[in-house]
Parts: sequence; C-alpha cells; structure tokens
Amino acid sequence: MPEALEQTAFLSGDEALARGAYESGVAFAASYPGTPATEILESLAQYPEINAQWSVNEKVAYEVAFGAAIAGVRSIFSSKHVGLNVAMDPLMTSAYVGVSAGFVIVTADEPGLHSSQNEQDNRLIARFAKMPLLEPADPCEAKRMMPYAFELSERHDIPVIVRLTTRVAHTKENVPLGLRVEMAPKGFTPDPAKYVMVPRNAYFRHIDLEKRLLALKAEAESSPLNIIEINDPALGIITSGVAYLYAKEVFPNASFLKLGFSYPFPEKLIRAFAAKVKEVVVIEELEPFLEEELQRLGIKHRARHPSWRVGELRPEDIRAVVDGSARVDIEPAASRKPVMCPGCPHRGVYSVLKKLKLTVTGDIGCYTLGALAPLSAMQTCLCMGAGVTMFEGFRKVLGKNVVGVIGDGTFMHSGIAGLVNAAYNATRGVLVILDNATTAMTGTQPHPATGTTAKGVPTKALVIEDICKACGADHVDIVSAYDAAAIEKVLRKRLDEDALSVIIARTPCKLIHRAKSLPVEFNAAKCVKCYMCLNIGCPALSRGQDGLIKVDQDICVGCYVCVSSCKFDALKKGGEVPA
Ligand SMILES: Cc1ncc(C[n+]2csc(CCOP(=O)(O)OP(=O)(O)O)c2C)c(N)n1
Repeated sequence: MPEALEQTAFLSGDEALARGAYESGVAFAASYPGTPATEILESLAQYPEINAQWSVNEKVAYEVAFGAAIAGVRSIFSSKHVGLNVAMDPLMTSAYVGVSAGFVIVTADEPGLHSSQNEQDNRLIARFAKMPLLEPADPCEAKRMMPYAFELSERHDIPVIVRLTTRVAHTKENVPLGLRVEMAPKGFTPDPAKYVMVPRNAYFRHIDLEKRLLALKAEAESSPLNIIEINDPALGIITSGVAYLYAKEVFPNASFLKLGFSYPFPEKLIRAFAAKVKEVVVIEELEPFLEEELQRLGIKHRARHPSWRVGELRPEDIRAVVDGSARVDIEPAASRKPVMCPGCPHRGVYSVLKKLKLTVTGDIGCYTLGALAPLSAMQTCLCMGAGVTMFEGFRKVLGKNVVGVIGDGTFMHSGIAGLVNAAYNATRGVLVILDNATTAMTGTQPHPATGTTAKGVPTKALVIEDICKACGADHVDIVSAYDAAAIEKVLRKRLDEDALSVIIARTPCKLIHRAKSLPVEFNAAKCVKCYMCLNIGCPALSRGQDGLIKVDQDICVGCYVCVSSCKFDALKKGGEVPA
C-alpha cells in the first residue's frame, strides 16, 4: 500500500473501509468469512501493524476483538449480516460494557441475497442493541467514516456499528489514501462495575447506556455525516447508504437529507428538513427503518409500498418507490445456473446419497449445490451448523435412512457443538463431513484444520477425525471423496449399525489443489444413451446433438466420478485404453 498522502488507490468498499481502519490506528481485527464482508479482513491482514485473524466463528471473533479493545487497542470486528446473529450474545451486552479503546462492528448486509440465506436488515440490530449506526454510500465514504467511527466509539464509550451493503462493499472507486495515526495502547485498568456484567453492575450500566444514547442522539443532530442538500423543495428525499446514490441519479434536482449517522435518529434535523420541502419521501432498502421513525415523529411523508421491504433497490426502481407503487418483479436476465465446479469433490458423495435414496439434512457451503438438480440430494439448509443438529431431529423422528452433511469449514464454525449434542443425547446414524481442506464457498480461506492463519503463517492444524472422536463419535471413517464405491460401501455398513458414525469424505477442493489428470475418455460404441452420467451434474459432460455424451476436454480435470456412474463402461479414466 502506498504511504504518502495525496495518493489514491482503486479500492472496493471493503478494501477502503479496511484502509480507513488501518489509518485510524487499528491494531486488532477478527472476523469470519462471509459475502460481502470477506475482503475486509483479507485486506486488514495485509497490514503488518494489524494483528488480524480468521476466528472460528463470528461469536468467537466478536469476543476476541472486543477483548482487544477492552485491553486497550483500537479493534474491529466484521462479518456478513447473518454473522451478527451468531455474535448476538456478546454484542448485546457489550453495549452495556462500552469500550476502552475504540471498537467498531462492521456488518455487510445483503439486500437481494445474492449469496446468503436471508436478507435481514441489520440497521434494526443497531436499534435493538442500542448502538450508534453509520451507513456509508460508497467506498470513499466507507474509508472516511472509519476515523469518525473510532472517535465516536471512544468519546461515547460504546461499540459503533458500520453497515455496508453488497453494492457498497463490492463497488470499486479511486479512494484517496492517508497516513496511519499510531495510537498508543491504553493498557487495561480493572473496573468491575464496568467490565463484570453480573446483574447489579449490568443494571447500572444499562442506565448509563440510556444516557450515552441521549448524548449520541444530540451528536447525530449536528454530525457532519448527516447532510442536508436543499435543491428543488418540491421533493424532499430522506435516505441513507447506497440508496442515496440511486435516488440522486434518478432525481438529481430533488432536495436530500442523507443520513450517514442514522441511529440514534436525529429528530430535530429531520423536522428541520421536512419543514423546508413540500413533500417528504423515504428511500431505503429492506425494512422501513427510517420510515417508522418518521411515523413515530408524526412527520408527514408519502409511504413506501410494503413490497419494497423485499429485495434490492436499483436506480430504475426509484421512481416507482417515490410514486408509492408496488414492486414489480423483474424477470432476471438469463442467469447461469449455479453448479459445482468440474472435479468438485462434493459431487461423488452426493451421487451416492442420491443412489441410496437417503434423506439428507444439509448445511451451507459449496456443497449446498447438492440440493439442486440434477443431484437433488439434499433436503434441508437453514444456517451454518444445522446440517448436524437438524440431522439429530430428523434421525430421531424418521429413523435410519437419514444422513447429515456438513463441510469441514462449517464443522469448525458450528458443527462441533451439534456433534457433542448428538453423542450426549444418544443419537445414532451417520454424519458425513465433506472435507475439501478449505472454506471454498467464500474464496478458499483457511480454517483451524488447514494449518495456516489469515496472515498466511503456518500454525497448528487441528485434526478433524480426532475432534470427532473426542466429541463422542463411535466410528470415524475416512474415504476419498472421488471414490464413490468406497463411500457407498462404508455408508451402507454404518447405516446398519446401532452407533453414531462420522464419515469424512476427504479430497482437496480443485480451487486449492489444481492438479489435473487426463480427461475422461468416451467410447461411443458402449454408450446406451441412458444418461445416468449426466445425473451427477458435471459441467464437463453434456448431451450432443447426436444424442451421444460429449466430454469437454478443456474443463474435465479427471476426477473420474462419472466413470463410476456409467454401468456400460462407456466412460474410462484418461489414458486407459477403452476396451
Ligand atoms: C453465520 C454465517 N457466517 C458465514 C457465512 C458464509 N459462509 C457460507 S458457507 C461458509 C463455509 C463454507 O465452508 P465449508 O463448510 O468448508 O464448505 P465448502 O464451501 O468448502 O464446500 C461460509 C463461511 C454464512 N452463510 N453464515
């Protein structure tokens, strides 16, 4: 990173926010990967001055980072929106505790859920947790807000939430760079009334929190992050985050109240703005967060149609929002069907689960694609960790033809507790860990079983099979994820036993282990056109115009999972002479 002032860099919102944190003197950062927040920690980890880590999950990341702030250095936690759910327990009480050095929580929300299990609006968490909320509209602003966020945190003794949305996190622009301000560590001064949240202390800290919120509200009224632009007074738009840019593009001449510091809500400022314009409209994505405040204050405004609570806004939607019209669902432009990569080790496991007609409780990762046709071999997906815990519920209700699946990264994140629970509560049956040696879905980040840290430094690699045994699994089998026959054999055996078993299907992800074997060879003379091979959903195989199977030699990596799907020997491992 260039160090001199007046230099710029072409940065995404995530990278710009990380740069802003770096320049603010942040010394500690903890996170768990998740779109669209992943690149924040990846960027922070590149600064030698910052002790940055991928934690095992968001609750752990939150507590580690919060601990660092209480121990006296500026610290930052970041995650995708649902990550905050995992961190809610410490988050709620940390507002009572307050901070020592500044502590900033970054939530990267996903209106439109491009890559998420829901599209919850975490602005509501700021209100619920009684924490101030900052909402940048673009990468430059994300960077600019960071020193303000840390100072606000320290001045008001409170964690500060900065909310990005996907379009802010992933948009790139030229961002001016500044120099880092070194902050001297404050050290830790014990103060049980503040740091030990037993009921009586917490009661008084709650009273204090309410006072801190009033002071924050007063500050929001005159914050430089809340900007009034008076242009044509006929239309006054109140907005925050990226919605400001959409609205500005469509109504360049309107008057605006752009809220960068949107909670606690600056009441007086809003009243002053409303008094200056003829009609007030709120433009916001997802929940009626700002709109409900206007209702509460009795400020007249044109209501947004409730259908806009769902999905992402686009500039072309803004006129309809202003008119009060309902959202009209747009046919998405021809979209590419999500598929597992050629050579993905998850494919072989699902081909067996499908063949044995098992009911499969699933989880989140690349392997969630096993739920889609043609594999259609996974029947549930709720949240990280539920592949194990919902398995227990299913198994106890439906009996033995149920299998739970979970990835190695997700097992580390929240699967371990579920396995302990299953063992403790005398659960029988089979759990499959799809161990591709990485967190593939979010871009191949390391995790505690990979032997590398976020900084790329070698570390202890925890052994998944040892963990499973220690958690109470009666049997732990390890098979190659490409060896469908071996998977089927061990699965049949373990399903018949009165025991709790874990099968680890272990083959590295093709994104981290790019070695290619010779492509599959196709023998047209043997093909009976049953198309069973297409049921495994490999993008390298297709049905040609002549009805015969076509192997795309360029993308086939030679995993040979398709070979075992063909009963007629029409597919052979590359290099083998077809019989
Ligand atoms: C609470 C929460 N945190 C983060 C994510 C983002 N995320 C989805 S799946 C996943 C892990 C996937 O890794 P793994 O289980 O190893 O499966 P793989 O993608 O490698 O097949 C992550 C981090 C999420 N969906 N929910």
